[in-house]
Amino acid sequence: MKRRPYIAWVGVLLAALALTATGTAPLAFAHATRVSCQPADNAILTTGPDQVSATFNEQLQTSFAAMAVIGPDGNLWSTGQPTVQGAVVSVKLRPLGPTGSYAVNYRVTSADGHVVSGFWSFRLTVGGTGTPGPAPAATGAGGDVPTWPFVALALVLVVGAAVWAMRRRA
Ligand SMILES: [Cu+2]
Repeated sequence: MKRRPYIAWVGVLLAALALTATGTAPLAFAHATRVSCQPADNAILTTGPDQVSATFNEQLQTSFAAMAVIGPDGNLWSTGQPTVQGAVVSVKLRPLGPTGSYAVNYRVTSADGHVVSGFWSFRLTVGGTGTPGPAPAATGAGGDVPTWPFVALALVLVVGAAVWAMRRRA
């Protein structure tokens, strides 16, 4: 008589797996893959750049792009919305602050509609005088352990919907 919750949870798991797969799919088929980035992956810098950018192997859709730079302090060091031009997505940087690893997280939509996300990082060896933006909510991720917040948000939404559905049945 209490079978249905199991079905709901199987649904949650499958949805979570699907979201995780699409959210982290650099094991791409035909969709866009990153071919270069600025600053380069693992670059060592003494001053922060004005912006960071990633170039893909094909045109990107201009909507729904996301790009954020998280510092070693866990704060947000990019500012404003990302810009998509052709195959390049970029976002402006504030003057940087503490030394350490800055992670660039991105999510873009391929021309074929597939979402591609990933990250790279660079290291600042001379501290700057900049001040960060607001800390990204509820990721708890430092610069060395970048987690892509959109996957987490999607999981929260899916689980929340399932819980809501199960409560309605009870
Ligand atoms: Cu694709």
